Amino acid sequence: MEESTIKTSKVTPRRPLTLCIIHEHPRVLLGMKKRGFGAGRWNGFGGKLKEGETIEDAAKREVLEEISVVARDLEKRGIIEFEFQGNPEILEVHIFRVNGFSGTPKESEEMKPEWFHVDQIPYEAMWPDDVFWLPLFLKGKKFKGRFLFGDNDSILEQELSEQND
Ligand code: 8OG
Repeated sequence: MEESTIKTSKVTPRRPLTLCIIHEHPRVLLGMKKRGFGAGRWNGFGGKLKEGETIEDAAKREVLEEISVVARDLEKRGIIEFEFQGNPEILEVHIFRVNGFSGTPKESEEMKPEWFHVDQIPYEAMWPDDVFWLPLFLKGKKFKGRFLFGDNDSILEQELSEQND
């Protein structure tokens, strides 16, 4: 009988996520994440996509759910891929600037919003990669990057570049 070779192809699972930042210069709205992934850290607003949703629709929905604000116009500013050592999944985070919103930011079960001056961003209580890319964001730049984490606190590898388009 002829021997056959079974070829297995490894497809890296890739999960798109959204992250919206409200920047009304010179202040930025961040939220203290109260539960789940990244709890205890200040961050923008966002999360996973629901079945059939576009990335922008998901981004607006998350802002509404997390702080009761309607995001009017989203400006795409960056994509960062996050990997965690030992986990094959790539988290592909799409980062937007919210240009115009309506409503007053309100605390939810997931997030406690607070305004920060751009010179007083609480980087020590944020994801450790944010100190690298958030300054680019605040300067109006577009960027892309990749961070490999060991655990939630340590970056093992990083790439970050500005995009000119
Ligand atoms: O649905 P959930 O809240 O778990 O989504 C995770 C959120 O966290 C989503 O908005 C994407 C965002 N996020 C990461 N990694 C990082 C990171 O390293 N820095 C920042 N600022 N946000 C991150 O998933």
